[in-house]
Amino acid sequence: MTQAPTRPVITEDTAEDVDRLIGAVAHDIAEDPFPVKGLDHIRFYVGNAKQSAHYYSTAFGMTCVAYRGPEQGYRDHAEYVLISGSARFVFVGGVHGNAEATQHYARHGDGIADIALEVPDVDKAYQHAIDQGATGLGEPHDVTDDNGTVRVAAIATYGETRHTLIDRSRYSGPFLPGFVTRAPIVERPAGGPKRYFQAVDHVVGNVELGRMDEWVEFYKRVMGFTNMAEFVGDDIATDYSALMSKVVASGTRKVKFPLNEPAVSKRKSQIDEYLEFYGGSGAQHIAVATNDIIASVDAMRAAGVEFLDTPDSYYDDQELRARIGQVRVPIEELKARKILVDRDEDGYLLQIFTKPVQDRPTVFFELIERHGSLGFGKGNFKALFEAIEREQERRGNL
Ligand code: TYF
Ligand code: FE
Repeated sequence: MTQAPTRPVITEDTAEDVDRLIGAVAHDIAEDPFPVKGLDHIRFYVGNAKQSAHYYSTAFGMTCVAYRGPEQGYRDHAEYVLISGSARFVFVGGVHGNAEATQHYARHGDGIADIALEVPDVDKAYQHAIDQGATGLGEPHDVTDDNGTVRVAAIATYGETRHTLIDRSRYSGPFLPGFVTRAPIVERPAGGPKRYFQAVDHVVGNVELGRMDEWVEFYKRVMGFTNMAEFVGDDIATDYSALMSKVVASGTRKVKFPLNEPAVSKRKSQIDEYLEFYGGSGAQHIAVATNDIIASVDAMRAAGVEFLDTPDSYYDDQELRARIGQVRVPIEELKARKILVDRDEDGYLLQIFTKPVQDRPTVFFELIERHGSLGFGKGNFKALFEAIEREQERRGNL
């Protein structure tokens, strides 16, 4: 009998390891109408970028690598670039009341303004997007400094969210032109994991009632994305979830965008709560891929990150135990940490969700450890949505 591995199967950080962590598949992007290499970065507009940079360093184990602000002659914003493996987040705060980030923050609270994609040919991608009806927010242009040239353009997506398109193949600086190298904000705690996550697995959008299919069509038409199997349809929606969800993905599956809309139900949907407090459509959660969810959750909890609770009954359910079978750790280890587990025909995944990470009940994070499964935890939707609704009730929004 072979023993289930008790340590993570992936310990290196090669491109192949990261691809496996996020469930990427072999696919030649040269054939695509809108070729995408992957996610370039996620840009957050926040109330206080200096403090966000500190939180994501201490609580999410990220490393500050670059900065741009008034000291570099940028009068409007302070921007901190943090990385964790291939994941790159930029926290942008307004330096004065009229700054774009300040205004965005007033409307939405801390939120995701830009899900930037790395593309091999910005002009081709932009032209295809415009031809397919996308709204342009910036024509292709070069941005240059001593470290080389980056070509960028931007298109609009749901709400006030955008997709910047970036070709950085001719650039060697720490992030984008104008940014300077910045030292890490804190030292990693001794003995803890080197990092808590290696990559972004998916980014979820919440859109208004009845608009989900329009946005699914948008990603198919404009970016050549295709539907992934997992979706929440009317059947699940009416029974317990109060939401509908479909997933679109790039050919390599490196970029995966689930899209949710509220479902008509007796109670206020968790998606309605988001839309009300965010002030319209926007990015709901970012799932980050880890090769050791046990170590990551332990480190993040110790640093003060709050995760959703899962009742013990979830783990004591014999049906779940039978369906899940053998995973890399005893189920008691998952129970102790409230980590969820799901299995499908391709393999299994472990996942856990944080509570919202700002004052408004809007953006949250997911940690996901994939072992073959390309799903999103469909078997956990019931337990997960019940946990989210318990929080909604505590906030008086149910
Ligand atoms: O990304 C997903 O589909 C899963 C499940 O409001 C999920 O993480 C779906 C909707 C939602 C929260 C989580
Ligand atoms: Fe998710």
